[in-house]
Amino acid sequence: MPLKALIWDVDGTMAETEDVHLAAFNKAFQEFRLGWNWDRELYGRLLRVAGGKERILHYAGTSGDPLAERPGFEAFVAELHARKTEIYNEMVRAGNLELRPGVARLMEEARRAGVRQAVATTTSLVNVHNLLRLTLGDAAPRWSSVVAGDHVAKKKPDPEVYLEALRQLRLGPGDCLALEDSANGVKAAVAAGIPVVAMPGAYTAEDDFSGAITVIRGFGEDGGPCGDRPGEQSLIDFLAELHARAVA
Ligand code: XBP
Ligand code: MG
Repeated sequence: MPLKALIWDVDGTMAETEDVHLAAFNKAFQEFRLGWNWDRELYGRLLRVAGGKERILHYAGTSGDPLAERPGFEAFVAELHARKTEIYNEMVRAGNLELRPGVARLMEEARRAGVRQAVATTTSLVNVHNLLRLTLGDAAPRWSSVVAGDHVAKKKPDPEVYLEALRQLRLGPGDCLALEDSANGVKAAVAAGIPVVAMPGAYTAEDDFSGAITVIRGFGEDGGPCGDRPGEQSLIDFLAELHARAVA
């Protein structure tokens, strides 16, 4: 069964965005005078909860902040998260976030090889479009489907985002290959029946990637080291071979 589509995760996979998310969360907490400040160590733990709103609710609930008991707290968190998203995109526009090595090359190789490309992410849709516009501009692939946190009720590790991507792609799970940086993401793809390659990011190096067809360090730039891929093979051929073995 040939590889028909790559399904990309965004945060941690396409780019190391989580430190910018963390800064945006903390700036929003400051603006709302909450007295909260997440450091990297705490954020690394909080990232086990996918979804910014869910993450805030989890933190408030487990930190015993009396605010969490107030009526209308969920609506307040939605407002707080909306402001965090605005701040995040201001920071992305002002910053110099880059795609992880080899990501742009793989996107171009997939396009040339006629492999369709989709996005299945927990983050907010506006974050996806902004990141892609700023890092790729006109070179961004023509996405066959973009499914974001706004479109699903249940976030990763629930498979909903991947099942919606398959529905929009009109493809079976075995036609596709997912690219993920986190245990939550791998679990979501596996639960959807989609073969998944894990490429751990700055916050997920210690994650359990059981279920992934392989774990690679990333897509080395210009034929650089990329798992056990021989230097001369193209990234898309490397992944198509992994996919063929996984679905055989
Ligand atoms: C990672 C996430 C997101 C981001 C924050 O998404 O879990 O929640 O941490 O973005 P991905 P939001 O599936 O792309 O790895 O605040 O918009 O949720
Ligand atoms: Mg991710």
